[in-house]
Amino acid sequence: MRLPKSKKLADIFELYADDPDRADWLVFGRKPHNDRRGFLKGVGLATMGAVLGAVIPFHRNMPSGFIPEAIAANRVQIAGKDGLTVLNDRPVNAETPAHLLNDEVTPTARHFIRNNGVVPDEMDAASWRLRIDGLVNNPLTFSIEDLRKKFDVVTQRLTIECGGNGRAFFDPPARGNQWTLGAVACSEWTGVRLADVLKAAGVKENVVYTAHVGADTHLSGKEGKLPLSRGVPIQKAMNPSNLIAFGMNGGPLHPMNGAPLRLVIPGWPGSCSHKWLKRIWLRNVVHDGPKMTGSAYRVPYYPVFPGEKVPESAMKIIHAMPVKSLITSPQTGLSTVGRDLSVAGHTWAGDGVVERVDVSIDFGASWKRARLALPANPYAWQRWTAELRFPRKGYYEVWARATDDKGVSQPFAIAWNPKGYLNNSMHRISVRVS
Ligand SMILES: Nc1nc2c(c(=O)[nH]1)N[C@H]1C(S)=C(S)[C@@H](COP(=O)(O)O)O[C@H]1N2
Ligand SMILES: [Mo]
Repeated sequence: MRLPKSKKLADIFELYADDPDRADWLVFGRKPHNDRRGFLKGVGLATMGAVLGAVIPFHRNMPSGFIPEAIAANRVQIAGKDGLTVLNDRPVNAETPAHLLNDEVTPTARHFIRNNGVVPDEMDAASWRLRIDGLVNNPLTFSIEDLRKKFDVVTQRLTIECGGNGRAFFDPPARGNQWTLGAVACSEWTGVRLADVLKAAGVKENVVYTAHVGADTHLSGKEGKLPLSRGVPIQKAMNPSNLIAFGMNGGPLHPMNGAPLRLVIPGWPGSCSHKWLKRIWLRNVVHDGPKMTGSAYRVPYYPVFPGEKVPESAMKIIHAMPVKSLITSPQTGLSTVGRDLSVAGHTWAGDGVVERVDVSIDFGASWKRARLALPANPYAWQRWTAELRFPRKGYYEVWARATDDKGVSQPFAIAWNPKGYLNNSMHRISVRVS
């Protein structure tokens, strides 16, 4: 019996129906064929505990074929998270509904979770070490205390968006987590500048790329196999906004968001912001770790038709994320009696700045310019607000469209690509006026 690579919660129901033994193994880490003496200290059990928000002290007693009630009743909770929609339990992946992202600074409880592997058991800040090595003049090892003492400690609001945010809207569909809108957040991160730490180690002239290594482990359980190891070109790594962060919104990092130490490399796919960070290795080649190669985090060089086969040689690594916006207030589906409505949201644009946001209530026939704030600091998302008046009762949609400082606007429809990355099509919400 092989442990599946990943399982969506919905699939668990099917699995229990078809093969309760296999389901038990997946959910509780229990050996198949009702062998009640042999238990795996399974990754299944650990992640299920994370999804349920607690360990399961009596897991051995759970009758074969029983679905945990909290999952059966769709009342899944992740400890320290609030209102997230769980897309997958192995690895844990959860997104935040748009209306719960209305805060200018995303609270830790609302920051999405994107895991590729199994979260580490050990996240002790006092004994944590970070190694900087590879093509440096002085390989260095730091404790978190060393980082605090040796470098400027800075606090910045930084937007992190998963490269696959919006994948759920692709047609034909793309495999992977079916993110809708909520794999994005802008928390306030505290840490030291990645550039300062790299300079302290002495970056050699031939360095072209960073390589990031964390403490999470591969779903297969294979020793030494990394779930993910990505990197960025050294020019991007030296951007002063990048942090090695040990603080999140004035507190510690949430265990699912990389405690006790992570990279935050804003503006680029979230996968560059390595969690549970243990090592940064400087290389003289484009890094080729897991999820750097093949079609991972790559898009075609040229526009393709939906569903078109694209050879791997025609794919390039994603750099900056595209311009995008969200309507975070009101919640979609609003019914209102008044004809006036305030709408608000956030907007962001990879390495750039958003220059304008326009809103439409007539399916894009006409547009009204929204008020737009400057970012609190580079790479913070920008607040936008607009006052709308509906001409008569009926069903409306509010559409929002951002334009960045290069004059690039969000498209109406998705620019399709095989893996479902970079969907920055306009967000729309429905409003009924009676
Ligand atoms: N070590 C490690 N770092 C990681 C990941 C991971 O699986 N392991 N996932 C990456 C991806 S794909 C994203 S989008 C961001 C998400 O950060 P968050 O889970 O804190 O929201 O973390 C990145 N860092
Ligand atoms: Mo991601």
